[in-house]
Amino acid sequence: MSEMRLPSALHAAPGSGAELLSELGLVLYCGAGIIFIVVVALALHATFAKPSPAGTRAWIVGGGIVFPLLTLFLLLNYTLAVGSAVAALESGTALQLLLDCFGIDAQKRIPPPSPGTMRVHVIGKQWWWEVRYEIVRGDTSTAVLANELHLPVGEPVELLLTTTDVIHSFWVPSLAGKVDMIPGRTNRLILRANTPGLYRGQCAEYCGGQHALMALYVKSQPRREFETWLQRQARSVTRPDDAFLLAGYEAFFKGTCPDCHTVRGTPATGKSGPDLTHVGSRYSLAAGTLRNHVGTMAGWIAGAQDIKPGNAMPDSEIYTGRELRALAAWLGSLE
Ligand code: HEC
Ligand SMILES: [Cu+2]
Repeated sequence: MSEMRLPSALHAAPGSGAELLSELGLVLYCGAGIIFIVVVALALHATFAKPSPAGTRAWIVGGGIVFPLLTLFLLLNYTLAVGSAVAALESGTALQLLLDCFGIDAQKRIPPPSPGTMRVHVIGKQWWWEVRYEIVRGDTSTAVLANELHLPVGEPVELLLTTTDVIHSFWVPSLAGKVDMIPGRTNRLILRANTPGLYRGQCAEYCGGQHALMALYVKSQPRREFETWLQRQARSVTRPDDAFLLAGYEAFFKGTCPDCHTVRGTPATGKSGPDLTHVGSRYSLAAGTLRNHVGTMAGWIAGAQDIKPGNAMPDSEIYTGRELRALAAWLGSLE
């Protein structure tokens, strides 16, 4: 996979909502710094300068009422404008917004994302992320994966965020602000990245013991690559021909794996764990806990509880070494 970007709100990706937020932060910090310096200067002046008959009233009305009212009004307008720009991912920068937000209603200028915008459902679970692409509007069952999102470069993608257990928070610091995932509610977030890259995200609301091991990856890639990827994710798999992989396939059904996992195209239709139809294509296993390769795959299957104690997948101790290797190889081949 391509180089990983620093997961930091201070390293916002160009064209992302995080960039607007970091510029907003910059403007507010600089503004606060300037006001602080002016206030300290006035305090020093009041302490050390000779008393003069300067208009006390003008200072009180001007500095105490007019100035704060005006500044707060402009800042409120500005933050609201940035807020709606983040919600719609209007192109432009937060600094531009600052220049033209003097009393203008920002809502009017910002078109909602077009009806053709790609939509992805992300469902927080203890402690992983279910990801469902809507290839056909309203259908969330064809491309299902976990702990990984792909975006076409430069295009906004609409995420619908919810949870089936406790509150989680979806946060990819260099792409967008945090959005909580709340039981019974669906929150919306638009993601966009103008450059290809790999971004790391993290659950940002404490959700139980393995909250820290609840990460995800977002990959932005050129449109064509993205489409190829998405079409692959939507495909189901067939029984392997190769004898070794077939042994792995059979090991999967010998264990309790199908109770919890779906592999589209096979009799495995379990729902409580991640969809494994294309697990071999993923960057990580168990929500960013392990990099994905045949060794970590086998290790995870045999010792999921050693690696991520308390997670909902039991250790599997029924396999011989050969079976375990075959099972890991078969899952790895599901790309
Ligand atoms: C009781 C339900 C359950 C059973 C049985 C189960 N799993 Fe899991 N599995 C899960 C859950 C839940 C996760 C997500 C754990 C996490 O990341 O916190 C998971 C994660 C995984 C992952 C990582 C997927 C990813 O994209 O990160 C693999 C691979 C996997 N299981 C394979 C297996 C295999 C092979 C078996 C059978 C030997 C099996 N599982 C049995 C529930 C189960
Ligand atoms: Cu969480």
